[in-house]
Amino acid sequence: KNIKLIEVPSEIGAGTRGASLGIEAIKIAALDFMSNFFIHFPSEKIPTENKLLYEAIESPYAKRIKGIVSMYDKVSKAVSDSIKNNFFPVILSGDHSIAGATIAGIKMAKPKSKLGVIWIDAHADLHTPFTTPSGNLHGMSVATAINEDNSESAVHEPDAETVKQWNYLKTIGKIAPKVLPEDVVYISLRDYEKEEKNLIDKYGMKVITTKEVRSKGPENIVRAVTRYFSDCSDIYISLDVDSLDSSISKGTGTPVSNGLKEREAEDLISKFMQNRKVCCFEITEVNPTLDKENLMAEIAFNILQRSVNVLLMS
Ligand code: DIR
Ligand code: MN
Ligand code: MN
Ligand code: MN
Repeated sequence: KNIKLIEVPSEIGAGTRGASLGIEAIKIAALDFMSNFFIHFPSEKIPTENKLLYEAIESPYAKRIKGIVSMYDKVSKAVSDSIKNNFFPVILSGDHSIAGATIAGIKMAKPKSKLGVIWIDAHADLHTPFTTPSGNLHGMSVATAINEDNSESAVHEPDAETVKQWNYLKTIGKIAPKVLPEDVVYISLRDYEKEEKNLIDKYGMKVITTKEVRSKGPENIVRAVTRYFSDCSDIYISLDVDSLDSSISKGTGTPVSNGLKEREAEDLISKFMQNRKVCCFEITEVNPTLDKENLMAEIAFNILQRSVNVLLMS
């Protein structure tokens, strides 16, 4: 496979500052490991809207959504173009809102595909401007992909401009939904709000806990997910590094206990990469400003390198 790196140092979707430095931290980890990984692949760096961090927040239930709209436009186009040019895009991003744009890009390049999504994350990212506890768009990316408002569980009434921009995110590329809720598989999900749980139950979304990964082993999990996605034509894997246990994930904005070990995440993802349906991979939410000795970025780099090596061999 021809790998292309797409770097998106955007952090306006997160509630904690510093994720925009995650990509550089991963590159520093590579250098510290004396690896020249990053000179091997073509890469494209997407300009961000991080200047919005200096401005007042206009939409409390969807913070800086104006900037997120612009990121969705740019990232979906970059991902779509790279797939159309026969590349396998590897997205390195600041915060996890970018994954909604990545999914949009995959569907723009492959409108007829039935897309399966493997969401490795402590969080469900199923909030909407109607339910969000924080207003942070990185907690809403899956909802944009499945075209969900969750009005049944609404607790806020966002203004008309916010709703308009939200509708744009859900329907970008004029394809909605881009993924069916049943075609999302959560791995290591363990920190969610009741509004998100309502959706997971309502749609019967598949959740694989850390405990299941540990008791069944990565190999059996990969086999089960592959079978689960047998009617899907393409698979996207999104790794939010807060899926890793909080003891080793201090370098991310929202660490949560009872997460994966480094080896478990690495084994899972590198085994998933052997599946030819996998067409895109993303690593997100590394925040070196919160870390000690760049550990989170080192773990992210190890996972990245091993996964890409598998892709290069297939
Ligand atoms: C929470 C936290 N569910 C929110 N979400 C995070 O603010 O929407 N997602 N940290 O990665
Ligand atoms: Mn996330
Ligand atoms: Mn998360
Ligand atoms: Mn199905």
